[in-house]
Formats: sequence, structure tokens, C-alpha cells
Amino acid sequence: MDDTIKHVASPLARQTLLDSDLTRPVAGGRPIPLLPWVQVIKIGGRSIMDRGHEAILPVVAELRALLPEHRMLILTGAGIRARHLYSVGLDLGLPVGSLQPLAASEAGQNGHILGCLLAPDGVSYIEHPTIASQLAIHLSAARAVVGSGFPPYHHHEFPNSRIPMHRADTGAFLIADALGAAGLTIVEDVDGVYTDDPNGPNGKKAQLLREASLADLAKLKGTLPFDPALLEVMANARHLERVQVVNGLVPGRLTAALRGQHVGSIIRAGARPAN
Ligand code: GWN
Ligand code: ATP
Repeated sequence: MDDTIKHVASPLARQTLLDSDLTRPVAGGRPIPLLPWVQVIKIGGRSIMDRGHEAILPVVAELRALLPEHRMLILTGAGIRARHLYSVGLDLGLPVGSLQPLAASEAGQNGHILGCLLAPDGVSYIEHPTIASQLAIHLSAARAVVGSGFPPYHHHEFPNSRIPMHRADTGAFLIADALGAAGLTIVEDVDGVYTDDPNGPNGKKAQLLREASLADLAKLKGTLPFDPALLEVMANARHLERVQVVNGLVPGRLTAALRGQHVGSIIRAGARPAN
């Protein structure tokens, strides 16, 4: 009898995937950028959307004016409704994996609102599965789309804390880096990242960091204006070398940031080849 067993030649076939010395020759190349022309913009849930028309309409006007210049994936954060949900859910003892999708749906609601306002310009809200597999065709048909910034971890959310650690800032970075996007701009209600919360008790002493590395931010003792998990995913970036945090309440800042100007805080990410 001939040997009918088929052998599939693979450099990884006989090796543990945990040994980076063995995987590096195969996995060490930089991945291809899928959509190198797309600009990803994260609009704050609490900092912009919760403020209603006074904050939202000028941002919508800027996004509208940017359409001829850029193709954009606009992602929204969750805001105050998610915070209320966390407090009710935690009081009831819900696990983090149940809170994650509930909070994510609030980010989606804010995206639906923004999508409605930009609908006359051909912009629609598109669903997570559509972002995952049909983003290119949608961005070929329209200059921009809106989506939820939350990553869909659902019940797979890491149980490192009772509050979901992967929120809209982290989700926006994960998708922007996975796509090899042209940039990520995080739109908030402050001029950038300060040495301490400018609206907190020590706010008067807080200084704006025009530029910061991940190591600089790790040294800060206070809070940050984005999910702490963002720092961890930025340290493992494959494409994005920087993120800019800008004040969306000041007209023109978002536009300037997308034109490559330094108008907020630039945080340098750790893009490096895969291993
Ligand atoms: O519902 O606003 O997508 O784009 O993380 O999952 O919790 O879902 O569990 O395509 O798949 O609420 O229903 O909801 O925000 O996430 O979407 O209207 O399965 O378009 O059905 O990955 O929008 O929603 O909340 O983003 O962030 O139906 Mo919503 Mo969100 Mo819609 Mo989406 Mo989650 Mo879907 Mo999903 Mo769920
Ligand atoms: P979400 O999208 O999750 O709803 P958001 O991105 O809209 O949230 P916040 O999470 O409220 O916004 O973050 C912005 C706020 O963070 C600012 O209004 C500011 O008061 C606060 N903040 C805390 N620490 C800092 C810091 N070091 N530098 C700047 N702002 C900070």
C-alpha cells in the first residue's frame, strides 16, 4: 500500500507558537496596510455627543467640509448613558462580559445619531460586521462612514476589572492599526493630554503635553482623557506611529489635525515589525 498521508509543508508545523525565536522568521514582517488612505476619527461620547447640538453641530459641519479632502471612518464613544449603565449593572452584580456589550450599544447609538446628521452628505452608520468585512466597498461608495468605536469583545471581555477595559478609544486604535490607516484623531473637550486632569482638583497646575511618548504617559500619576488600555495597544502597534488628541469644541482643530497640523497632543505609538 502506498502511503496516502498528505504532509502539508509549513515552517510553523513542528514548532510551538509561543517561542518567538522560532516564529520571528515567519511572522517578523510588517503586515500590509489594508486601507492606507482612510483617516479614523474618534468622537467622544461624554465630551462631545452628550453635550447635544451646541457641540455636535459644529463637529458635523467640520466633518462635512472634510469630505472632499479625506475618506473617513468616524467612530463614536459611549458617554454618560454607559456610565449610568455601569453603575446599575455593577450594583446588580453583572459580570464585565455582560456590561461590555451593553455599554457598546450606547456607543452605537451615538454613531446612529451622527450618521443621521451626515446622511444628506451620503454618510451612513454601518454595523460592526460591515466594518469587519465590507468597509472598502462602503468607502468606495461614500467618502465616509460612521460606526461604533467600541470593540465587540462582548462576553470575551478581559476580566481584569469590573468596568470593561476595552472601550471606544481602544477600539478606534485597534481598527485603525489593523487597517493600516493614514491616522487616528481622538476628539475630546480638552486641548489634549495634560499632566493631570485640567478639570480636576489639581487642574490649575496641569500642563498641556504637546507631545508625549508612551513612557511619558506611563509616568503620570493621575488620570488620562482616554481608556488606559489604549496605551497597551499603542505599545504593540503595527502601523500607527502616532495619535493626535484634539479639542472638538474649538472650531477648526479637527480640520487642522487632519491636514497634518499639530494642534493638540501628539502621542507617539510603538509601531514596529511583527514578531
Ligand atoms: O446595534 O447601536 O454591531 O454596529 O458590541 O454587538 O453589544 O450589534 O450584541 O451589527 O453586531 O447596539 O446587537 O450590539 O452598537 O455592537 O449593530 O444598531 O450583536 O447597527 O447587530 O458588534 O449597532 O451594535 O453594541 O455596534 O457597539 O444593529 Mo448597536 Mo454595537 Mo446596530 Mo452595532 Mo454590540 Mo450589530 Mo455589534 Mo450586538
Ligand atoms: P467616551 O467617548 O468614553 O464617552 P470621552 O472620550 O468623551 O469619553 P472622557 O472619558 O470624559 O471623554 O475624557 C475627557 C475628559 O478627561 C476631559 O474632559 C478631562 O476632564 C478628563 N481628563 C482626565 N485626565 C486628563 C488628562 N490627564 N488630560 C486631559 N484631560 C483629562
